Amino acid sequence: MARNVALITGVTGQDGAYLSRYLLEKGYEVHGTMRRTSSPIAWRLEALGIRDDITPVVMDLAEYSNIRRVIERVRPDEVYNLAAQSFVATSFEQPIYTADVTGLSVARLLEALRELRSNAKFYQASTSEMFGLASDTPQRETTPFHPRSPYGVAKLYAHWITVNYRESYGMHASTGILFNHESPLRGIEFVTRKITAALAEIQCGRRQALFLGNLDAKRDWGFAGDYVSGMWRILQHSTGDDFVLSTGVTHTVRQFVEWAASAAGMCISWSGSGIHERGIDTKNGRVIVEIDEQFYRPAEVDILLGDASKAKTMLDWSPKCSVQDLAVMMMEADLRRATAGPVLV
Ligand code: NAP
Ligand code: F7E
Repeated sequence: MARNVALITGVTGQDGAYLSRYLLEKGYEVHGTMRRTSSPIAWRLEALGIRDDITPVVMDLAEYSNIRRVIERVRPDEVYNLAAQSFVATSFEQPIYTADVTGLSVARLLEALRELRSNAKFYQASTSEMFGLASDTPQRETTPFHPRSPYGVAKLYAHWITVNYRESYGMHASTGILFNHESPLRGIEFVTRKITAALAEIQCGRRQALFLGNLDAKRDWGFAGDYVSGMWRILQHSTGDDFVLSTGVTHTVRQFVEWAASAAGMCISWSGSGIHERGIDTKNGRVIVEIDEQFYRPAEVDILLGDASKAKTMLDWSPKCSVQDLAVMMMEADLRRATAGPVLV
């Protein structure tokens, strides 16, 4: 029997790596898109030992002709659109680029699929950032959107154009509205990985302190490895639909620092407030966490907390890893990396 063919855009990213491994284990033929770069970028696929098991495809979301040719050549049964400019802070610096790559490119993909492969199932990586200044807590599929960043606004366009192609053309086009999910393969600019990488370097004597922004922001953090099974389940559902994937618990950045520090053998006590807040390692009295205003955002999403009961009921999906276990997993991975050399990947 012919193998199912999956096309994953953004295969070099965190979710692309975990989803590739998940689909390979299910027997899929996996084609993964990468941008042309001047240096190697497949470190996550190498870390999972699957670099040679996927078929690499050079594709940039900005280029419609490129997308068309890839769809024509790969002839996918399922398309997982994970590629995006995904860092919220950068979207304030590059709002137009983010609108194009994270937002408009989804119309490029859908239009190419509609013309060339309209029976393929399509997954769009929507995000809890679309809820932004949410009017309801917890947030579910019916919660009104109020994005607070150019990234959130771009993702909202991408979300609605996916819904629109489903409603207009009957395509099996779905969205997963995913809350924050992290892992040892998370990009170093995101706060959880920034925390574990910096604490590991402090423990190894390579760095004095970790500089952060808003410690009071609350996020619903899960493990990326749990979330990729939700993406697959969304595409196995009989019709296209929209699903929230989340853990249903929320914690502050400050709390995540405490868990990670504890897993690194440190014990944090906090003093001061606002930009004068400091985290002190009570074991040696050293200041290891400081605030740097450059990491505050022009507009913040203060709290995200998801309700994934629709996915639980309709897809039998629920996350397994707690945020505390996630912090330990990430901290241990970075301590291992730090003993081998600087934690720069
Ligand atoms: P990530 O690690 O930042 O990966 C993003 C991927 O997109 C990378 O492979 C990147 O390639 C690729 N990409 C960026 N610009 C591109 C372009 N112009 N053309 C082609 N590819 C491009 O993100 P992630 O954490 O895996 O997230 C996957 C998706 O889910 C993203 O769409 C993100 O916005 C969304 N999402 C993430 C979360 C989360 O908490 N992780 C939550 C909700 C939604 P390079 O390696 O070359 O940079
Ligand atoms: O920030 C605060 C920051 O950059 C989390 C992306 O995957 O999830 C992610 O977006 C919180 C924010 O993730 C620092 O202000 C404090 O409140 O890890 P983050 P994010 O912005 O929530 C959503 C769901 C996505 O879709 C995105 O693609 O932490 N924070 N101090 C900091 N954040 C960073 N990065 N660095 C700091 O120093």
